[in-house]
Amino acid sequence: MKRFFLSATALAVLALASVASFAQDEPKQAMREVPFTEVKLDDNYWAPRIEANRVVSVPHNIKWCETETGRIDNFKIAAGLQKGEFKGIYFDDSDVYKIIEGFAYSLAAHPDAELKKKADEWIDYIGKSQQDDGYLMCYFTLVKPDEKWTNLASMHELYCAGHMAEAAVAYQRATGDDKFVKINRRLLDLICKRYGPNEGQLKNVAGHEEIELALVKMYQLTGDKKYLDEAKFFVDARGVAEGREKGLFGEYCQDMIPVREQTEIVGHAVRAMYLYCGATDVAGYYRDDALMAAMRRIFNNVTRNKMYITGGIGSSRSNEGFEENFKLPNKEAYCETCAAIGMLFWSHRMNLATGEAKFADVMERSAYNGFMSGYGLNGDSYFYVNPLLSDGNHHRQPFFGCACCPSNVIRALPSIPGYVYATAESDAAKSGDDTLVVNMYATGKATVELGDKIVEVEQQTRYPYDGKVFIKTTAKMKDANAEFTPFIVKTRIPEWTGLDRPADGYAVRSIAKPGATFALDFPTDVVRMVANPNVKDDNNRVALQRGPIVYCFEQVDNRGVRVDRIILPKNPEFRVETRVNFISDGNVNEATKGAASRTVDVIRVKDINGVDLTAVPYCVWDNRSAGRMCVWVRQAGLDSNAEDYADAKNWTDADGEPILYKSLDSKYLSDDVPEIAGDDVEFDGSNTTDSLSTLDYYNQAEKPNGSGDQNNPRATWWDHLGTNEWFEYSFAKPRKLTSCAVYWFDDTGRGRCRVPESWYITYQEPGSDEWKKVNAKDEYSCDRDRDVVVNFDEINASAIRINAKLQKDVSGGVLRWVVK
Ligand code: FUB
Ligand code: ZN
Repeated sequence: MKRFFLSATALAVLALASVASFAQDEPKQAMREVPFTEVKLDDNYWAPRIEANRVVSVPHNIKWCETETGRIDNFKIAAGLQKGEFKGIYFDDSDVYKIIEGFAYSLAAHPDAELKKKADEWIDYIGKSQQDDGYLMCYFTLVKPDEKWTNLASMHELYCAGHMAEAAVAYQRATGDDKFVKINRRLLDLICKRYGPNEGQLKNVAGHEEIELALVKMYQLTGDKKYLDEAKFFVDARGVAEGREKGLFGEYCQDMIPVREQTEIVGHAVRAMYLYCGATDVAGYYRDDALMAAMRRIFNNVTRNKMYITGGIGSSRSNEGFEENFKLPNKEAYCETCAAIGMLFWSHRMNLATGEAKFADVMERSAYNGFMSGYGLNGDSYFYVNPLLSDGNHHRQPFFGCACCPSNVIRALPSIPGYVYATAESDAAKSGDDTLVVNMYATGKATVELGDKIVEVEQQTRYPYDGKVFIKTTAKMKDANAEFTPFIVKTRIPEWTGLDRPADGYAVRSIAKPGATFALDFPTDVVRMVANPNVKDDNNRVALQRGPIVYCFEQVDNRGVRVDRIILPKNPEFRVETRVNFISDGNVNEATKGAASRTVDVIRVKDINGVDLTAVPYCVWDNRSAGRMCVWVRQAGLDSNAEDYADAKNWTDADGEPILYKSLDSKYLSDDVPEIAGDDVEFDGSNTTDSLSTLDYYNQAEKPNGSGDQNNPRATWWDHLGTNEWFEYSFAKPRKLTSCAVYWFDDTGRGRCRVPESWYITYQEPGSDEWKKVNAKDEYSCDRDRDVVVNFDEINASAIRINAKLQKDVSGGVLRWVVK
């Protein structure tokens, strides 16, 4: 009956929800989290990074908040403890909260009196800056006190409150002290009073989501349902125009239609991730199947259309977010570190909610690649933006004006152990959860409460660089007098293995004895991955992946070829080598010196011209000498526009679900591969610019910046002076050609290459050794600074050459050569 007294707006919101309005105490979840505090990793990948976070990143971030920027001063000034003006960006408070959250996770795993003192000092300033009504945000207190709550679309008051809540909850869980939670609850209570579905409450939502998931966390800590209802309100009210003071905020804020009706992921990537984390939580507590169905739809949309192979999301810089399906440029890829972290959070929630390994597959991809690429191995540098192709000008930074990413890493990294295990209840369970779920593989130990017993579980493995995993479980009944009851261990079969797997993606073992050991052995061959051909930027290209690790080529390892021009042969032979001291130059930070995170497996392979190449894990790039980097390299014989490749646009997995990336099927490699030959093309091992890869069969080269472009790779006949020379493409299958474009290299003023004196094109017909001249329709120009195009009568060629007569006493070469 009470509902009849609600406003029309509230009714609209409630109608949209169309689900049970009362939360259950426990969420509907197929699996339950095993908290990170119960899991101790001792592996070569995560443990050193978590340690670097603790010993380097924590003091580094403290320094940046206290002395390099005004983040802590802002609180002191707002508290009246110090004079001064607000400095920085209006939402800088949120970085301080995320860093305190990081402190708390660090303290929970590793008590540290000094760090606790620092957290207490900061919390003290925060508490003192709170206003009488509970309001707390330094920017408004100090700069625009009259404009509080007036611009939720842009001004992040709810975002900051949410980050404070996450930090406060973490702090109380780590220390048992509720002082920060008390501060935060005064602010949350103010928010709950202002905004809500009831008469007299405002129906506004946050421009930048975060408050939703944070309110759920506050409910989980305190048991106060008010917070859960408020989270539900914010999820329900998004995309509902009625009653909103300033109308909808639009796609950028996922605020265009109600969340339950959304199908495509749009807008700002971090906002989207935080929203869907909160919405997944709400769906669980309110048994809201429609909301959960929307989460699946949106998750499918992003992972099938808008996610990079690295797990990075949000391709566009302009909205820090999503573009249309399949638009995934590599060089311009934004892929904010925070967005990968958000995807980690959301996929973990989806995995727990559904019990399906496919969500943990995404979690794993994001964790090892898109997330960890954002964190420098020394612990004191970060990427905000994570492109998959770099011209050598993208580098890690100690901090940023907008420092959301460093502060996100500091809290997300120590919580990684919490992603390793989960528990679940089998159909046969008699006393709660009876199933230990292993989602991630890493050497270490954990203690897991499993219904009537406690299970100690231990893993030994070199994962992610090796697929062998030894698992030992030792179970004890809680009641020492009780008879031992069997339990189940479910191990995720990673999707990257390509192995057949059951519908939920887990292998199941029944453990009938208290002590048991077993081994898993996942194949970790190097795999060439290809993208759905709708992703134009990856056409004709492959990315190397081994296990869950995506690789890239960095210029520092590959002197003989410019890395973005690499062409792999049809049947490359890969060798894997372990580098124990990956950072061996002067970049080593003493504090993390010797950390085993510097041990990585690299891949060795030869390119199409026999040049030795080295690929390194994408997550560790730009930790050594600066230079170009490339994930997707060209694959000889792969033509994404070929007719027999068309079916790739409709790739599906074993369940008939569309997929974006899969391992290269050799049936797609055509024999129509040019063998690139040259007459005395010189390679200087240390000169990265002189390269046969500029002979651009694939017609994808960037336009050189003039004939003297020193940054473009070139193929030259150096040091032949004044001679007759040629370059040749030869084809395994004849090709019908009608034109040729040459961009001559000429370094007048710097070197001794010039445009040639004259030139002409010849070709061989199939089965003939004779070189015939083409019937040219255009002049054989020797112009500088342009593509010289020569059209000719159609030829059927098994090989084609450009033949040049060099000018007297000088050499020559090309910046690119394209035939069509
Ligand atoms: O607006 C707060 C944070 O700053 C966002 O999550 C990031 O994308 C950056 O814009
Ligand atoms: Zn960020």
